[in-house]
Amino acid sequence: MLKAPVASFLNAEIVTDSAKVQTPYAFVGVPFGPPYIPQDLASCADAADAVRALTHRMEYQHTATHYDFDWGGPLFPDGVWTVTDCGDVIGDPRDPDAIWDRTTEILTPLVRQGRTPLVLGGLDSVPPMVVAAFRGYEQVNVLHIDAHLDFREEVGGVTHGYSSPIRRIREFDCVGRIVQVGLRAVGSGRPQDVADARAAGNELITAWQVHDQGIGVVLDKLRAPGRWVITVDCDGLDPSIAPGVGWPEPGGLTFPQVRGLIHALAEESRIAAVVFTEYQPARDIQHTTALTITRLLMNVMGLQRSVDPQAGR
Ligand SMILES: [Mn+2]
Repeated sequence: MLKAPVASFLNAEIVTDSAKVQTPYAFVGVPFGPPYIPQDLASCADAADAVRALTHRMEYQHTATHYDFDWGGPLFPDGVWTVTDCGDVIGDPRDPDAIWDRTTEILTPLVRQGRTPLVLGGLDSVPPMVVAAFRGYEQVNVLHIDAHLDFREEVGGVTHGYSSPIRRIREFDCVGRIVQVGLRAVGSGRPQDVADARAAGNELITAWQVHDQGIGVVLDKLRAPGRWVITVDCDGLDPSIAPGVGWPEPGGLTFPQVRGLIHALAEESRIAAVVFTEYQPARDIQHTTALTITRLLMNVMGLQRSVDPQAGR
């Protein structure tokens, strides 16, 4: 079900049975989400391995007990790793439904045992598989960072592709608030899709609102009760920190802005899961995107120490 990596994330212990994870955090690669054309599948398939490799390139396993100024302390203060690497969800990429079900099956025991999944997609069709792991267990909110709305009912008859993840997540009864941040430029969303998202209750915050008014405009929305699944399409980030994407657009969220959003939730132990999608290592420059993803995940783990699975219930 899960394929062990050659080199694990932060050199963490590898446990390919998600029910046996004992640490607060679990890194899981999901290389394949439903595509529109077969060529889509290759683009992000090695994203999780590229992030794993970056952690070794930076030798973070050797500095994990050193002081980190991003949150003011060591990542693993006692030298005890708080993260496990579960490997990658494998399966036949020509059968997206099977991968969909298998991914949710693998994540469900993590969620129910109070672990926080750190998921590395995959296309942006991956996030609903993650949120689905909370169905019937916990009511969660979703913070979606993306240049794009991703609220299409279908594209070319495909309803579970990477232009539809937020529409699918909106249909889950386990989801409360959806806040979409970083919207800019043009994508698959048409005027009616934007109207549909707003009518469904989604809060839409453009990248320009964040740049003009600061992240307070987002923090106001995050005060809603409950825990949050943070899902980041890497093109929501500015290309200067995340060039390794298929659809780069100028004006994305900066590292300080995203770090600020993560800190606001992590300080209150309100991060239920984190998902990064659409990272295309072949397009990356100097491993910059992998480094941004890694640093943001380290900020989550460094700041959110105690995970109370009952917090959002
Ligand atoms: Mn996008």
